[in-house]
Amino acid sequence: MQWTSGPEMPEHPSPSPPKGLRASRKVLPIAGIAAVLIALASAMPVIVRSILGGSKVMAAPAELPPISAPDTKPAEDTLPEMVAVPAGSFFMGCNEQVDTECDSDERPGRRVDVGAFRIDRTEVTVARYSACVAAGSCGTEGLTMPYWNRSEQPTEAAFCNWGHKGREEHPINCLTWAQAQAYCAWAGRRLPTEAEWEKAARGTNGLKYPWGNKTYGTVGKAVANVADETLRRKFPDSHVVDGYDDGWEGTAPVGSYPAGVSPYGAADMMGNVYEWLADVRGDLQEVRGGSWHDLPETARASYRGALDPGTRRADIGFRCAQ
Ligand SMILES: [Ca+2]
Ligand SMILES: [Ca+2]
Repeated sequence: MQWTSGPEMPEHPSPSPPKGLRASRKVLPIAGIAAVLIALASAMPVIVRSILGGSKVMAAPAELPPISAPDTKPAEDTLPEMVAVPAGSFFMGCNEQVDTECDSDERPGRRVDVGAFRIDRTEVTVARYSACVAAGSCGTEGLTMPYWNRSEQPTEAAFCNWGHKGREEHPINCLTWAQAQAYCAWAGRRLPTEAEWEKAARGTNGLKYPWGNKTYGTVGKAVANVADETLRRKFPDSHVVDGYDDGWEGTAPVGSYPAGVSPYGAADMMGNVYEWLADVRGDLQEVRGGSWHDLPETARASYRGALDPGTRRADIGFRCAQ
C-alpha cells in the first residue's frame, strides 16, 4: 500500500468571521422544522377530534385516515453518552501564552460566549452508526471507499471501518458531512458548532490540548491517537511524533485514552478522527481535532480545517451535540 504522510488537509481559505453562528443557523432549522412537523402530525388526530367533538353540525366522517408521527427516534440509552458543557465564555483561537504553532486563521485569540449544550462523550462508533442504518435513517453509500479530489481513493480503503469485523467500537469514518448530519438528526441531536466543539475540547482557559499544555510524548501516558511509532512500524516512511506510541496505526476504539480527556470529560477531541462540524467556510465544511495520521501541530485544540462536504476520508468522523 502506498502510504507516506497520508492525504494532506487542504489549504485554508482565508477566514471570513464571524461564521460560527451563521453556519449553525443554516443547519439547525432543518431539525427544528422536522420537530415542528412531527409535533403537528402527532397532534393532528387530537385537533381533528376536538373539532369534531365541538361541532354539532358537521357529520362524523366515515373514516379518518390514521395520522401518526414517524417513530424513528431511538431510545436515549442506545445513543452515545453525552457530557454537559455549561453556558459561559471561553477562550477561543490562538492562545499565544502557551502555543507557538498557531496558523493565521486561529488568530486572534478572544473570549466567546457559548450557551449551555451537551456533546457526545466519544466519536460516533461503527456500532452506533449501524443502528441508524438498521432503522433506515442512515445510508451506507461509499462507507468502504474514501473519496476526495473528485476520485475514489482505494489505497486508503483499508482504513475505512465500516464492514471490518472487530472495529465496531472504532469511530465510523469515510462518510460525508451529510451522512454525519443525518445520524445526528436521527438521534434527535445535531452537529456541534465550531465554538461549541472548541469549548468542549479545551475548557474555558485556552488550553493548548484537552489535557493541558504539555505536548504529545511529554505527559508520561498516551493522550490521543495521532501519527505515532506504531504507524511508523507499519509504514516506515510516515512522519510521526518521535518516541510517542499510542498503540494504533489507524483508528483506535473510541475512549482509549482516559489521560487525554477534556475538562468536561469528552474523549478523543484530539486525534483518532477529525470531526465534521455544523459550520461552513465558503463552500467548505469545518472539521476539527486532528487524526490518527496527524502530527502535533495539527492536533491542537485551536487548529482549524475545512473540506468539501462530499469528501469521505478515513481520518474524518464526527460526534453530535444537543
Ligand atoms: Ca496512532
Ligand atoms: Ca477526534
